[in-house]
Amino acid sequence: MRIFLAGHSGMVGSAIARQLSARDVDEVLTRTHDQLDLTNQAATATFFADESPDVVILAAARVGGILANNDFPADFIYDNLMIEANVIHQAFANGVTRLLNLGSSCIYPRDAAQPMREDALLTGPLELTNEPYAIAKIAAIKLCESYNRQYGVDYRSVMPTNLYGPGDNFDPIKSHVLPGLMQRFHYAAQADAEVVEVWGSGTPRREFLHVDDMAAASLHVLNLPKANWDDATDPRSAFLNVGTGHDISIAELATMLAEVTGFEGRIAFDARKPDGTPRKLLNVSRLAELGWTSKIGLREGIAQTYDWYQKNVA
Ligand code: GFB
Repeated sequence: MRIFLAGHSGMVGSAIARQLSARDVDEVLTRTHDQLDLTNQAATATFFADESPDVVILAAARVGGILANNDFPADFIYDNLMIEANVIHQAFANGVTRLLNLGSSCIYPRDAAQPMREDALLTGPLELTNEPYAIAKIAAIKLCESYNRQYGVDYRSVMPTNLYGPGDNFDPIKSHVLPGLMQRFHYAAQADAEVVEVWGSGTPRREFLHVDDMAAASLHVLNLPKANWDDATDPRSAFLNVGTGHDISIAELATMLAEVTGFEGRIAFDARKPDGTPRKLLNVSRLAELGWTSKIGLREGIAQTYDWYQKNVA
């Protein structure tokens, strides 16, 4: 079997690559961004025609934290729409019958009932700081569902909660909260600084999933028996939430990161920065019914990620 792993060098893609290499997969096809620009329709078509993969895992995306989403909305919607339209359509056009599309929990309405079930999709307005990215990720689910309905292929989607782990982006401005604060606390601890600034009020609640758990869940879902995708009355049928089922406040996360990095100063909150969605916790009961639950606890995962960060980034 030939699996095309799109986005193999990103945080999630590289975690999936590690797990595929430990399994008995015949061949994993990868291309760097320089070798293949997935926003380019002609280049993507040529790649699929030349390589004829059997299965596709779509882990390529433009991703970033709350400020990057807010500051570069055109990049987030354009790049993601192009990547997913090109990959999903060319997969279909070249005979790929099984595909796994990776999305994000920001697809759900800002004020969705918590924990969020799959059938909350498209029931209300989105969070404005990441609406363009969310619209692109909803479009990818609908591309998969539409090709399933019209052509009888088996294209599934998984919607992970906020991910973290080795290979994350630790950029102080563009990253997500966990790696961003890990780096800030690390340098503050090294410098014996008095204060670390945390964006927003500290009250928003988020759910964090280690990327190795995400990779395991992705392969679990890819290998599930074929579902009844024809049941258009159940919008949950073609995608599944992936999370831990537990959330914490940003203030609690900051305290945990201070402890792990050894920072002993004060934590201050910068109310000029956006909070984003007040709470984002996934209902993961459907995936649990299908045999998968997360394994890596948050404190353990943070400690392991900090170890990786110190060896590879700091
Ligand atoms: O991780 P984050 O950027 O993503 O921010 P979202 C989560 C919360 O942490 C927000 C606060 O309330 C931030 O204000 N925060 C505190 C920080 N300090 C920091 C910091 O130093 N850096 C960052 N980044 N946040 C993203 C979406 O939303 O979630 C994406 O914009 C994607 O589209 C991703 O869906 C998973 O959870 O708010």
